[in-house]
Amino acid sequence: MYNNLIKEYDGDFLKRIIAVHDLSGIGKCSLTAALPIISAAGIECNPVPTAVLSSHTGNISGYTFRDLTDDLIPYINHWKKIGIRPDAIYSGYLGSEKQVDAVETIIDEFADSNTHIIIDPAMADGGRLYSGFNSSFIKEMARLCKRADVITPNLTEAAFLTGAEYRHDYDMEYINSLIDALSDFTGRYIVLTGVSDRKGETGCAVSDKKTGEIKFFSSPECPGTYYGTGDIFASVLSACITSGKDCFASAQNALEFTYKSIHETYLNGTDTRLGVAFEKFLPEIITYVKG
Ligand code: PXL
Repeated sequence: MYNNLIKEYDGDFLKRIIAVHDLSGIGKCSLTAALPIISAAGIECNPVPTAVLSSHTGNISGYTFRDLTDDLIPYINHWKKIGIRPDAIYSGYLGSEKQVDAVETIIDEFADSNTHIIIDPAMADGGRLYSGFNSSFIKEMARLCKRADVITPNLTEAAFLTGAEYRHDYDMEYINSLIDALSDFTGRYIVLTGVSDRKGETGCAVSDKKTGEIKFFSSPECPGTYYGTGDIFASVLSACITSGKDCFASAQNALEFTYKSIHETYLNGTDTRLGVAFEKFLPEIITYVKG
């Protein structure tokens, strides 16, 4: 029975991403962003749900939380038996150190030299760790980042990973020193988010540690805090990289999509804790991966 399935998978014509994140019912982050975005890119997204929450944990009280850590290894062992072969492994918000270990197991079991490994060390923002995280979690996440080809920390996560001071009012010297320090925490690319080399704009800095090339991409900054946008950015980035685009072009696409979603939400004036209006722009994603 299993052998038949392996044979079927030999005929794969869609690319495949294993996405390891929680599923939050409200807030359009983690899997509720990764699944539609990766599917809209014409790539199959196989979710590994690390936990089920009624909403994300950012400024919303009273949420439920069902931890699925104990299910993760049996879950992926089944995939191993039926011969699943991903083109990329992409992880985001992880609820515990044990879940970080589970992502490492997924990499050990499913990755070969052609598999893209994209790690979003989602654990902090605005100078603070998300609730429930501590310094030993940072160490675990730092270890996981070293297994990645691409990491996507924001400014706060970059400071926590490298032990640098967090500076909201950054200058280029600080950004360059962070990028330098982050090169110990990635196999190749750093996509540092929430930064810009232009006043009044925000975006990302992309660095290829192999060539030393660094490029900035930015768009106008909308006032407010927009939840889930790190996950939306990293999901578009993962889809573009998996479809064969280079990391610089992928980051530019990811920023464009994220900016459009934020700007639409800003115009709508909805409560930003509910997430951004990315749905409106999903049909554009296929043009990124075909272009
Ligand atoms: O990556 C954002 C995120 C994802 N999942 C959960 C979260 C957050 C941010 O707060 O709480 C459960």
